[in-house]
Amino acid sequence: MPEFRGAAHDARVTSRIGRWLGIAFGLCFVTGLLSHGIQHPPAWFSWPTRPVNLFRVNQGVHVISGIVSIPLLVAKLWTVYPKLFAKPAIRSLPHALERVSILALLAAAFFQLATGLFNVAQNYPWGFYFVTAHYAVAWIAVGTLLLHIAVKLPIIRESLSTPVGLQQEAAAGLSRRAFLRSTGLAAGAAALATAGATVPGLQGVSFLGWRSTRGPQGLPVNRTATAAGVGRITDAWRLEVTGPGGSRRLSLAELTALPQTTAELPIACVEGWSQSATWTGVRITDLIGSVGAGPQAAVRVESLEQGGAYRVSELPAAHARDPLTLLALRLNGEELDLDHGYPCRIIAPSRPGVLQTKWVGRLVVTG
Ligand code: HEM
Ligand SMILES: Nc1nc2c(c(=O)[nH]1)N[C@H]1C(S)=C(S)[C@@H](COP(=O)(O)O)O[C@H]1N2
Ligand SMILES: [Mo]
Repeated sequence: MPEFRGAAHDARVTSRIGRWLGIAFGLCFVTGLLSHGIQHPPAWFSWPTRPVNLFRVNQGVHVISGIVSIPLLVAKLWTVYPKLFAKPAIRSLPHALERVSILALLAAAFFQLATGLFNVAQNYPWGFYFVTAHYAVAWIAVGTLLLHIAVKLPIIRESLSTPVGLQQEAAAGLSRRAFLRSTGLAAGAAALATAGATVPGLQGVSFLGWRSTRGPQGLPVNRTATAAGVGRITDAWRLEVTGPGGSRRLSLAELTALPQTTAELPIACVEGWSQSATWTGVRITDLIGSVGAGPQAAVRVESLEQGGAYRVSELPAAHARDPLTLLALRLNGEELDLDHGYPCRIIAPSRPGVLQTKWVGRLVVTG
């Protein structure tokens, strides 16, 4: 039987780190559920259009709390790993079930943090499978986490009410505090390493802020026109708008001649970066109003892109009628770059980047 004498292998340390980990994991779960709900809304779900940065904050909290959970999880496991070798390995049926739930929690926690990190670092490495798997495993992680906390609650209560260092064991108390301080520092460093991708002003300090500075017109691009198979747009291009009152076809010159709205709005990519820009374009509510849509109308947006998971998006009624939901023609005072969606793209307040459809060809009023 190996001996584990490290001062940090102590329930007082475990519970304190566990508390931080629980907060970070909980924030990550709630913001992840919201993000999933916005992208795949069940009938009862609705997401507000204001404040314009609401989704951006949700996304930022999700990514930062997920990254912060990584050092916290490693530190937490360091404090408890001797317990995994405790003998006898199985004492009873309930004990065996609890061991299995710990295994499931470990696997689920690692899976979530690893796939999340890869998704922030790379670009859609798993396509839609990632979304489905990350969402499903989130429930396993949280279910087994709640069970774990319930099982350990007596130890958590007791150890949180006991000081980290007792007088008769001064040296061990010191190294326990040092372990907690280093864990806190590592968690803070992890937050700073990634926050710049989404928090304005932190770009300079965040080496994990991969995408925040690249792209034409000062804004990152997730999928270029070439990657999406969108070729040169000719003068023959028309936007088709279809509603209960009929169909219209508008040229770029005709769209430009309509009343324009300018707004500062963010692109908040679920893959971890966000950035504000100044957009100018035609209100969607004006466009669909001209084909007979009322305030309860939702809109299906179709891109010129032929394949691709992000070819089509839906604007729910609250977003379709919002005066800041635009069919953008200009970005930061210039005509849109082809990579940002020329001739026109959707830009709406408080939405995930993935729903800000580029290279729009058709708007169809639904419902
Ligand atoms: C999020 C992922 C988490 C994972 C993967 C995890 C994993 C583990 C593992 C493997 C053990 C050893 C279990 C054993 O052999 O009995 C353990 C123990 C423990 N965990 Fe967690 N845990 C997590 C979150 C939490 C949270 C949020 C708390 C809340 C404070 C917590 C509190 C504890 C406590 C008090 C113990 C027992 C420590 C002892 O007996 O000395 N854990 N955890
Ligand atoms: N048609 C289409 N629109 C799209 C995409 C796409 O792949 N195809 N990517 C989306 C994603 S994931 C993001 S984050 C934003 C990024 O906009 P930008 O490239 O102009 O910064 O565009 C969105 N619009
Ligand atoms: Mo995105």
